[in-house]
Amino acid sequence: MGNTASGHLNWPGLIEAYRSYLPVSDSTPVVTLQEGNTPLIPAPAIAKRIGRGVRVLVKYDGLNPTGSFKDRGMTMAISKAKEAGAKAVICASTGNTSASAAAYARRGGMRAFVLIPDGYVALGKLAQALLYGAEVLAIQGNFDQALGIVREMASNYPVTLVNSVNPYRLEGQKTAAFELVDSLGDAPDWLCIPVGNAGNITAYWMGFCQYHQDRKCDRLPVMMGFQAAGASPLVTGEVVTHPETIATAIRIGNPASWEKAIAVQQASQGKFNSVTDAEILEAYRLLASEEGIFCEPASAASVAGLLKVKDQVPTGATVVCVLTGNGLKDPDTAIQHSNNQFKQGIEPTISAVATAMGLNE
Ligand code: AN7
Repeated sequence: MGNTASGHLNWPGLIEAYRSYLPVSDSTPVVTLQEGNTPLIPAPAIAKRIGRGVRVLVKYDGLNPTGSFKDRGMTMAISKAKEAGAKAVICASTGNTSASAAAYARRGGMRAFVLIPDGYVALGKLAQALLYGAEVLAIQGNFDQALGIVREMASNYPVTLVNSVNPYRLEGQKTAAFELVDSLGDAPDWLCIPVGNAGNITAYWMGFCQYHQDRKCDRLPVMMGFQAAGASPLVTGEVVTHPETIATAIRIGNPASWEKAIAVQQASQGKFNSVTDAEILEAYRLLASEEGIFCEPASAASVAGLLKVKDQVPTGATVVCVLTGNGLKDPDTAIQHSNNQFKQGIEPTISAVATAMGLNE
């Protein structure tokens, strides 16, 4: 880590910061954008809604270089692909993986092919993938179908798969758990996390368990996974053939890490729950308008879920909600689902503006 007073001013990226916990060697060409070291922010307005001395913090992973937690996994996956001599990578994506794969692959001098579900990727993510220089292929199908295709492609063509079925992705993503323990001095009592393909919940658990074995923390958290009601296979126990939710990032009906996620839930004595789109949007607005934290809808599922099961939180517990992506990723949803404070077409006069402000009544 940096040699400054805070130890953070020269943050070198998560591979350097956690090198001894990661499968890299001196000959691994590290492709980094200084990802990781994201803020853990207290959320008093959410804590107040729970009461009973419960402390709530959010891990704002939307502040990673491409705006989502995917960068943690991608710095590892791309560095290892480069080490192996790959010239091209491929992924299926609901958006964030495509943006992150594109940025890291291009920085590493590789081509990036991304398959996305046509019409279901938030605007900011598509903009990123295109500008970073990915070759974007929109298919007339959903994420699960796209993942099936890229898995086949990667076994038949010289392209490296960088979805979370690539084990290096989870290795990188587990560092978020390390950061939580490094900040809090122990693991939280509860970790609330949105779940799509279930890679991230698996990675966090790996991180907590490794730190626990290393005696860096005394306890392990209860892992609470939240899915959107229209895409909640881990809650219902059945594949969802036509997943639907406003939280397009987690519009996934057949999670790749299904068995691993069930194992995490059981080992941590946690639970999978679903939240409706209305509940997601309410938490999304609450985070922004009362905490000043703008995340994307899928990320708000962790807070929506916490509020839904708030009566189950132990008194005095420390709860961390993972905010996986930045709100700027999805400007359309923000504009459509704000609180109607947007008044347009106002005459450019002081009195018209005062009237619009409600000051002339
Ligand atoms: C903001 O980008 O699957 O349970 O292709 O973008 O590890 O899948 C994104 C997933 C949560 C779910 N929050 O994480 C993709 C993709 C945000 C996300 C998830 C995603 P996993």
